[in-house]
Amino acid sequence: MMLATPWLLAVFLAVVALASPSPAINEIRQPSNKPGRFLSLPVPNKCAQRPKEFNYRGRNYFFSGNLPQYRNAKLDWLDARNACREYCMDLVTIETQEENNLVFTLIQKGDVPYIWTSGRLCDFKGCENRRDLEPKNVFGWFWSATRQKMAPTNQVPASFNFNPWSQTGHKKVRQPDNAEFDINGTNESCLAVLNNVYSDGISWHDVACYHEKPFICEDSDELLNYVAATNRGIRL
Ligand SMILES: [Ca+2]
Ligand SMILES: [Ca+2]
Repeated sequence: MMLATPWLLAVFLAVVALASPSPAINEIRQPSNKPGRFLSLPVPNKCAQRPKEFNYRGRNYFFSGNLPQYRNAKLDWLDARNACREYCMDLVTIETQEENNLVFTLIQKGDVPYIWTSGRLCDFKGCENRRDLEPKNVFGWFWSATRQKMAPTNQVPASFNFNPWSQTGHKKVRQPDNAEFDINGTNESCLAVLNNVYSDGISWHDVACYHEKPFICEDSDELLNYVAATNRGIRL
């Protein structure tokens, strides 16, 4: 790269500083086409009083629609993550069929049209030149709350007996299909669970992250540990 003047160099370094990871708890910067959006830090008071709607394997969950302050709220994917993170939670990470059943039951009983999960396509800075993520639509998905890779999207995940990704969608092909890219050039980089939107029952879909949806939060071990370690005597 040619940098002509010290001024240009300063601009370049400022951009690099903005883009480079910051330490520990706030290291995970979400990609966004709106510059300057970051992940929120947990708020100890909110963590101590976080909503505990149900519990599975030691972690608490809540659905945004059951909270007065979010009853009719729909947020884009990053805002939804941040709403959870202030409570020491994050968007739900669906690791087992049992956990998937809890999510599906909540959606079914509440007649919820769709929810965000923490599922994310690794298609941002840091995901380049990763042969293990190719092709992206099969191997490029991970859970952002835990940073664990998902099972390849064309396979039945371990601990499932079916593939939770929908067999259909806007283009009448199995998900993920990145369908919105053909419409307006936006990638479908976030994982939502949709309730029969394509007459396909409750199932997983890749959706563009700017869409606004209600959400399910799940306890974040990382954020709870961080707040416990930095707030002596706090009860979480
Ligand atoms: Ca989970
Ligand atoms: Ca899709």
